[in-house]
Amino acid sequence: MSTDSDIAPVYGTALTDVGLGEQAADVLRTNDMGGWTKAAPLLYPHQWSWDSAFVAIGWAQVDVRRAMTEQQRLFEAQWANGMVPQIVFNPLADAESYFPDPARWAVEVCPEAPVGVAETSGICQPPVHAIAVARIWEVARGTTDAEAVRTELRTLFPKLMAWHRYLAENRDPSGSGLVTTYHPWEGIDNSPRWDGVLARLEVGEVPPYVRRDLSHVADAGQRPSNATYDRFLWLLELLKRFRYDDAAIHEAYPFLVKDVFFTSVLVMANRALLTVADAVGATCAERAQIQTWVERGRAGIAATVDAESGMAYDVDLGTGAPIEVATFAGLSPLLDAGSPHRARALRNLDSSAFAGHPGLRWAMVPSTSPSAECFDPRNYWRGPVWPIVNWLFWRGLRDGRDTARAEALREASLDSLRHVGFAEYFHPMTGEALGSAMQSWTAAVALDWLAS
Ligand code: 9WN
Repeated sequence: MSTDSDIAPVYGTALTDVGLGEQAADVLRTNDMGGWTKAAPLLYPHQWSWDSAFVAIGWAQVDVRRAMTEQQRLFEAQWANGMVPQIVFNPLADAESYFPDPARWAVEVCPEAPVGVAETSGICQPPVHAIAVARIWEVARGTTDAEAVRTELRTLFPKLMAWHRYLAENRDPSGSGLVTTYHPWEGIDNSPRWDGVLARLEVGEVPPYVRRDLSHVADAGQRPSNATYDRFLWLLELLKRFRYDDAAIHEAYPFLVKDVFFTSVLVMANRALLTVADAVGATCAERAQIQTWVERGRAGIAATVDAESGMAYDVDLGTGAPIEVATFAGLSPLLDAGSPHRARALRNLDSSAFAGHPGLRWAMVPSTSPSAECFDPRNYWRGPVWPIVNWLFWRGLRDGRDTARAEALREASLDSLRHVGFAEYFHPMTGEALGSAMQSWTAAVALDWLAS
C-alpha cells in the first residue's frame, strides 16, 4: 500500500512564500471532497472535527464561502446532545482504509447519535470551530461575501452554542470549569500525559482488529505501539457499553481526565464566539452565557497551575492527582489572553524546556519538552512539532498583545514549513517530516500565517 509521502511533492530547496501559498492551496484542493476536506489523502480519509476547523481557516484565504461550507457540513453530523463528533466518516472511503470504522464505534447504541444523517465516531475533539468561524468572519467582513457569510453564521451560531453547552455541562458535571476527556483520541492521541491512566487500565477482551494506520506511514516508530492501540480499542469497547452516556461515563469509566489543553482551547473558542455573537446580533442572555463560560474555564485552568513550576497540569480523576508531565499542555494559560498565569507561562515557553531549547532547529513549541525523560522526537505527540499547535500558541500570544513573540513564532513556523512542507508533524531538532504528508491542517495554518 502506498503512503501519503509517496504521493507528496518533494521540496528539494526551501519554498518561497508564493510557492508555499500555492502548494498549500493545492493540498486543500487535493483533499477536497466537495464541501468537506479529508484530513490527509490516505492516512485520514474522513472528516475530522478539529482538523476541519483548521481547514476552514485555511479555506478562508482561498474561498471564504467554501470555508463556511466546511463547518456547515461538519455540524450536520452534530449529535442531539450538542457533541460534535471526532470523525464524520466518508461513505466513499475504502472499507480497509481506516480503523476503527463506523461498525466498531456502533454509535447507534446512543439515542443522541445522528443515525440516518451521518456515520460518526462516539467521542469529540478540541473545539476550534468558533475560532475558525470568527476568523472566517474577519476575512469576509467588508467584502462582497459579507452578507452571505453572515446569513450562514446565523444558522451556525445556535449549533456552536449547543456544542459549547455540551462541553460546559455534559463534560463538566461538577462545574469545575474543566472539560473531562474520555479518550486519547480526543485530540492528543499518544501524549505521555495519558501514560499513567492507560497503564492502570485492566484491558479486557477486544474483538480482533487490523491496524490500518501503519500501512500509511514510513515506519511504525512514528505511531502509537500495538499495546497502546489495544488500550485505545478497549476504551472504545467500554464507551459502547456505557452507550456513550456522559452521566454514566462520569460514574464508572476508567479514563476520565480534566484536560487543561482542551479547556483552554474552549476558553479561546468562547472568546471567539463572542465575536460571532456580535456578528449575528445575539441576545444579551446568550452573550452573558458565553462570558460565564469564559470565566469558568479561566478559573478552572488557574486552579491547575502548579505553584512551583507554573505549569498547568491535567487532573487524573481516577486518582485526583495532577498529571505532572512537561508537554505543551502545561503552557495552556498562553491560549487565554485574560489568564492571570501568563507571565510565568511565558517564562516556561522561553525556557530551555520548550522554545528556548538549544537543540531545536526552529524556536517553537515541541509536543513534549525535550528536557522530559519521556521525550521521543519522532513518535506521535511525544516530542515532534505540530504546526497547528504553534498556530494556537501564536494566536494566544497575539491575543495577549505579545506582538514580538507572536511574530517570532509565526516567522519560525513559516520557515519550518518552507523547508518541511505540509507534513503532519516533524522532528524538532532535524526538521525530518513525519506522519502523513499533504496534511490538510498544516497547509491551512500556512495559508493563514501568510495572510496575517
Ligand atoms: C485519531 C487527524 C487526526 C487528528 C488527531 C491526531 C490523529 C487519529 C489517528 O489524526 O488522530 O483521531 O488515527 O491517529 O492525533 O489529533 O485530529 O489528523
